[in-house]
Amino acid sequence: MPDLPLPLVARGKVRELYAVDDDHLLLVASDRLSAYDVVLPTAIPDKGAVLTGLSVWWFDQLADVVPHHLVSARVADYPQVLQSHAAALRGRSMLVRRLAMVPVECVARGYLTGSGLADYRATGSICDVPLPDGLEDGSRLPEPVFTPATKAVVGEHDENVSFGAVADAVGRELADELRRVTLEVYARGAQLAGERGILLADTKLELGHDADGVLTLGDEVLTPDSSRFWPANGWQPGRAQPSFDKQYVRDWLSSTGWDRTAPGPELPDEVVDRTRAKYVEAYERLTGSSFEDYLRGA
Ligand code: Q0Z
Repeated sequence: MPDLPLPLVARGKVRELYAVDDDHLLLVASDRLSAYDVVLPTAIPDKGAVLTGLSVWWFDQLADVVPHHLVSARVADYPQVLQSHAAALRGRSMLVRRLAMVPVECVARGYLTGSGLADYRATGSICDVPLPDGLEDGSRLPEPVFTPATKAVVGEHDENVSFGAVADAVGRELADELRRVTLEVYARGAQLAGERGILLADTKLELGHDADGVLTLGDEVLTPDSSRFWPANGWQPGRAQPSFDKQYVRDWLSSTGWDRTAPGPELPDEVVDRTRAKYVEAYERLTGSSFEDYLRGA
């Protein structure tokens, strides 16, 4: 990853966050890919740029729903100290306003899978929202639900919590606003993706307050790393749904007998190439624009 002349604020599984000044951060997305919770040793070329390009595009699409933290994703707009790192940052980085993050993972689900399915099987509800009987892995929910979670320490999974627990933590007024914004972002994302043959099963947002106290969308938004995208034409409730972006990787990993412990095997070139093509396809289907054009402009 780029060794930048800036303080490292946070490191995620596949991204890094640097301090630029008192008011700004630089978010850098790597080409690393995680599968079954393990970061694989083989990178997917341009994955970080695809996810960044998608976030940049979605921030603009969602600007009438909620303001966002993006200042610029063009290296030419970044501070002077970063100009010599242009090649490492182009397409994969965002200069953002520093927010006071709300300590809630804001998740909306339109389909049942993952931790939502586990909670439903255990309790018939997710985050205290009761659901009808008879739902299966991949079922469409009667209506999208807000299923907040609290951020886990590194290596653990986020824990789903009730709306009441969010209200106790941040106040009823802000909890209402988080739910409203999250469901609107999901609705917009699901509508647009659906028109392009992609189901948006769920999505996770991070919101914060800007210097004026305005609730603002942070982090990445509606990317394959923060959301589950499924090919609409393969949707079939009652089994795990194929992932739009990672299915070649998962199928190949399964064929190797890998036990899902780190570090995981190196991916063959064909799996890398097909997976890269799926990420680029997601960018181009969702945005209607050429990924090469995005890279040229970044
Ligand atoms: C985002 C994260 C990453 C690890 C903090 N605009 C903002 N203001 C304040 N804080 C954040 C943001 Cl985006 C913020 N994260 C998530 C990103 C690596 C964790 F690249 N943490």
